[in-house]
Amino acid sequence: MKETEKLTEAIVEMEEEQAMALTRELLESGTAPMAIFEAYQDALVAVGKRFEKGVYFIPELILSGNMMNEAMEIIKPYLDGQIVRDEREKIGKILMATVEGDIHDIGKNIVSALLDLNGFEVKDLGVDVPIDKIVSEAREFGADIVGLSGLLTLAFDPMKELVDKLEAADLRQTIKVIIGGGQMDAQVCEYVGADAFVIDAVTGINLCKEWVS
Ligand code: B12
Repeated sequence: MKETEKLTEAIVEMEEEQAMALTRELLESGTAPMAIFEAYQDALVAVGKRFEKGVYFIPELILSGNMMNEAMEIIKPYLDGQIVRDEREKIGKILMATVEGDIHDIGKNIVSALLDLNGFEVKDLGVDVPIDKIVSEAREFGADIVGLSGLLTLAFDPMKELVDKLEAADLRQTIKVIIGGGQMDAQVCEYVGADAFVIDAVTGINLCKEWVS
């Protein structure tokens, strides 16, 4: 079994201490931070499946989320060294939020941190953010892109509402909208009227860079 697979297994089995030890070991032995993120993401998908089957309950969702957050702190210093950031000039402004009704923020926080490291000016409004607030903040901030995160099926409607309201406010021509989260697909993207959907951070960041270049 590969070391990253051992990490995934430790997370899925709720072996927190072992998971953190393995995370440190992998980083120290030169494993790419993004490969470690992927191991966490695979684990959280598996935890979600056990939750759906009634094998795991809310405490396991919380613990797996905590493990991911803890790992983020361990991984961050290694990311800084990897990505070249131009401190002088920001390449674009992106407003991030988890839409109203949804409090999942692990993925959003990873994306916000990586966008910042890649030269974007990032304003993160947090979780459960009302749509009208996102629209007014987008205007005030002068956002080039609005990045919405949502992990619940319930998030689709608020996302659609945001796109409609940006249009009504005459902001849609100048602001791109990208949506992310495990439940996103082409159909949801079309329903919402977003410019793109992603289910991983790196694809999203590359797209955002293309849009502002
Ligand atoms: C951890 C977790 C929780 C934690 C969240 C902690 C936190 N601070 O975020 C807690 C315990 C709070 C929680 C609560 C609930 N959860 Co929950 N949760 C999860 C779990 C296990 C992992 C989510 C996660 O963090 N994944 C890891 C991150 C890194 O992945 P990600 O979010 O997809 O993000 C990546 C990409 O999608 C992308 N990305 C994400 N956002 C964005 C945005 C942009 C702009 C871009 C470019 C990219 C991008 O980049 C990220 C990095 O690659 C998922 C299972 C799953 N399969 O996802 C269930 C899951 C999302 N939860 C679920 C449910 C049902 C709930 C609850 C309703 C449970 C309940 N009965 O109370 C509540 C809802 C609370 C609410 N109102 O939001 C369901 C949703 C089902 C659905 N279709 O709606 C899931 C899918 C579990 C399942 N299989 O049933 N949950």
